[in-house]
Amino acid sequence: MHKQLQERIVGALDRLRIELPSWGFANTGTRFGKFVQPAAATTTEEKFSDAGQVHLLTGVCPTIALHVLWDCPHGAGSVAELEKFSAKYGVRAGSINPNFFQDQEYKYGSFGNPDPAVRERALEHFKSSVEIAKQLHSRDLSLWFADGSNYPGTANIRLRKQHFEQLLRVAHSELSPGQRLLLEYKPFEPAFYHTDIADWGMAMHFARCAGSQAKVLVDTGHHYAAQNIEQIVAWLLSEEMLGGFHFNDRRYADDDLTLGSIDPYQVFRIFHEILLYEWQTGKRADIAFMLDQSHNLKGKIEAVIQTVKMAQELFSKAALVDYPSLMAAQEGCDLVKAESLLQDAFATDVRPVIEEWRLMKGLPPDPLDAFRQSGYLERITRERSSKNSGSASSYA
Ligand code: RM4
Ligand code: MN
Ligand code: MN
Repeated sequence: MHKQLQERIVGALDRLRIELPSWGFANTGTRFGKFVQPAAATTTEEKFSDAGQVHLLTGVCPTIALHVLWDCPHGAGSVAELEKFSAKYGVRAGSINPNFFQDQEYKYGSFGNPDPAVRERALEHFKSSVEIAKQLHSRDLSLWFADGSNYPGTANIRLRKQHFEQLLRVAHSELSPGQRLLLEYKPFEPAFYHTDIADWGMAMHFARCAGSQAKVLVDTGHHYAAQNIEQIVAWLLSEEMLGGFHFNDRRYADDDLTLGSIDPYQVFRIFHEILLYEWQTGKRADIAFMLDQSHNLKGKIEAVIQTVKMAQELFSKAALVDYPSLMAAQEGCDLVKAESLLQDAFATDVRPVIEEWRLMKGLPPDPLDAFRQSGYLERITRERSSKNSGSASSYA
């Protein structure tokens, strides 16, 4: 490979950081059942430990996203313990995810609930989540709302929208200057008739209502099957409203499969839009690259390492696109040439350069192989299996 292309890959790898979800290491399943894995993490400390292993072997995952309900059972009172885990396992707390969907009170929604007392409760939960984030020096609060309704006529869609606008404004005023509020959207599930934040346009509208520190979070699984996600990404970049990603892959709905397992070209196209924006504008897109996957059948740590490798490969491939030639081909409406420039980059085998980069950084050339050799999985299987076999599994 040309030296210049190698340098582009190195540049891409040097800047790509991927945040791991604490819940990606826990026992998960579907609404039909959960399969308990003997090595799954059942405590927050175990989640930090597993994330620490991934970071140790890949070198690119310094942060772990936390779910307040599952990982911060004592609210801000959990901070001291979380800081201990960070120091012990070498990963910092990343985005803080308030939980507006699990408590019984949220049966009819949180920020959109017709009952002002429930809305107030949700707001209080947000405030305590901001406090946790401040104490942990976390920048981003990631908000996903299950709010919606299952049957026509049962919810006042406009009124609920107004509740959201009002509460998000108050929520935003709680942020400190450096913090961000990331708003996630999802077309359906658990609500099956209407969802209060169903798509990127609604999320962007709410983010703008909330204030200048609010941005949109794109969960790649949260789209209808035929939707052009890279176009959404391009628009959000153009509007300076793209705050982050929850990466995962899907075949049907919000399947939470590992990134690139079904359609790696789509992830490549998303990365391409980001890198093209940066090349054209000379600006660095301030985006949090986070995973949100559910490893129901695969070994959890292996699945995460596999995902990180995939992300690095696809990001590196996207960095190989020849932009000046692409611009010229687009200008000249040379369709085949323009398309081929993307296809050529996508077809390039970037793995040897990535291995060299890892060696240069003192990392194992193949983190998955290194994990299998490490004995870590055998150790945690011994330590955790009795607890797991006895556990009535919960989502996190
Ligand atoms: C939702 C959404 C959120 C995630 C929860 C667990 O579908 O993707 O980001 O926190 O699941
Ligand atoms: Mn998500
Ligand atoms: Mn999801």
